[in-house]
Amino acid sequence: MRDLDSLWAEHQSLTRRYLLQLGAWGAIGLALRPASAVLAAEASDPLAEAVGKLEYFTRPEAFGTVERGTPLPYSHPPEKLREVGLTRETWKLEVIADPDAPPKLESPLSKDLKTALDWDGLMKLAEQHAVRFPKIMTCNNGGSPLGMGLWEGVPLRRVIWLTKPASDLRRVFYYGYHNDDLKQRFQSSLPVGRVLEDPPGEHPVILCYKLNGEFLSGKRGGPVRMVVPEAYGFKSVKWLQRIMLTNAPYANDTYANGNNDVDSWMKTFARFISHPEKVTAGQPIPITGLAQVGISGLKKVQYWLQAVGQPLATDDPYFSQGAWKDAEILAPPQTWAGGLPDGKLPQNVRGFDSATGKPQAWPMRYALAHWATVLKDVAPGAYHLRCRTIDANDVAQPLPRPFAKSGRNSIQQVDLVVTAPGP
Ligand SMILES: Nc1nc2c(c(=O)[nH]1)N[C@H]1C(S)=C(S)[C@@H](COP(=O)(O)O)O[C@H]1N2
Ligand SMILES: [Mo]
Repeated sequence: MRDLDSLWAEHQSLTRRYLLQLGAWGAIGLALRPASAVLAAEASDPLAEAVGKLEYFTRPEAFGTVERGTPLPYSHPPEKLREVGLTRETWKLEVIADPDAPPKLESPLSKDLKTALDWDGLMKLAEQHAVRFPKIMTCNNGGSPLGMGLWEGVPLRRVIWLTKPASDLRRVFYYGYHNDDLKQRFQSSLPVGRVLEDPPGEHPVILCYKLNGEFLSGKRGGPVRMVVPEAYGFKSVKWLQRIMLTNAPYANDTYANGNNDVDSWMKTFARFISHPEKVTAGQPIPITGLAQVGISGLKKVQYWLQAVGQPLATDDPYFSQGAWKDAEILAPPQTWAGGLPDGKLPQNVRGFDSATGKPQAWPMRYALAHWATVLKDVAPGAYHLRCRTIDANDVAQPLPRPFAKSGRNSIQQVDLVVTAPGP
């Protein structure tokens, strides 16, 4: 019992630290429970306990954030927030023709014409057309996802059709509130075809007003942000106030600066969540992690324990010759966390069976999957531990698209030291 207790204590402190670092991935229920109670409850299975702490959806306030603005738009005092349309009561969305390459629009939604869409108008559309879907938010330049959300909104095409476009429409440019300072403007764009028609099996691009069942906070981009299901974060513009329909054939994304690939679908890749740095030989070593499931799905997560000093294959930049072993991709969770009431999903979530509430496919694309494994009988020594995904096309991370500016997906490496048991 003593050995298991100390194993548990060590594992718990390590897991706790990693989960706190990665606040998005598990944060409630971290209060330390007495080891004996845990051991009784979990049948001395530290992996079960580590897995039990994983949270599927991320509470809105625990998301990582990528934002610009001096001051940050949502930090204005309440009066100013009302004045600049960053409250639900005063928010307005313009959908107008690009003066430089105008399409034919019969009825633009414009502030000048007093036809801009307001919150009540959006909520009216929502009564008929609201959709909800899971989507992981990731910056293409970030090493790890920012958070996993259940997003709700009105398909963008509903609002585009309100303008009665007739012809000469090729792209949609869209803009966030930027303190009326052009230098602070954040913008992105999509081909109009993507907005009007969803590729088979994909979710619509939405004007999003809820995350995990709650209205979007200012920090998360409220009152309304764009959410583009298959794209990296920069397409999901926050504090959305203006859409320009254009006949221009090119992307005008802020992220086109900075060398980013603005046409990138999300990639499939794995990251560690909890992994001990130091263990005593003979103890099982529980490892947990996450995978972002990109456009090509997820077939496997694998790990490779490489003794330090063991030579690497030559001419193998993506470690394809490593002694990779399969980890376990975890089944859909019992409770979905993320601040959803009782961890339960609302009705009518796309990709979920409405009768059973179960996902129709697992893992889901553009979403999160957790994985776990236990390393056993690891000899004393120093190791590099790596993880990677194999996508549903049987392509191993970081291929087929290994270049960082279309989404960072290099193979993660951590260190593990296994010490000989003391005398
Ligand atoms: N208006 C505005 N929208 C924005 C940004 C921004 O700086 N301003 N950053 C974008 C980038 S680069 C990313 S990765 C995502 C991050 O979303 P999050 O902060 O809600 O996690 O927001 C996007 N939307
Ligand atoms: Mo980003």
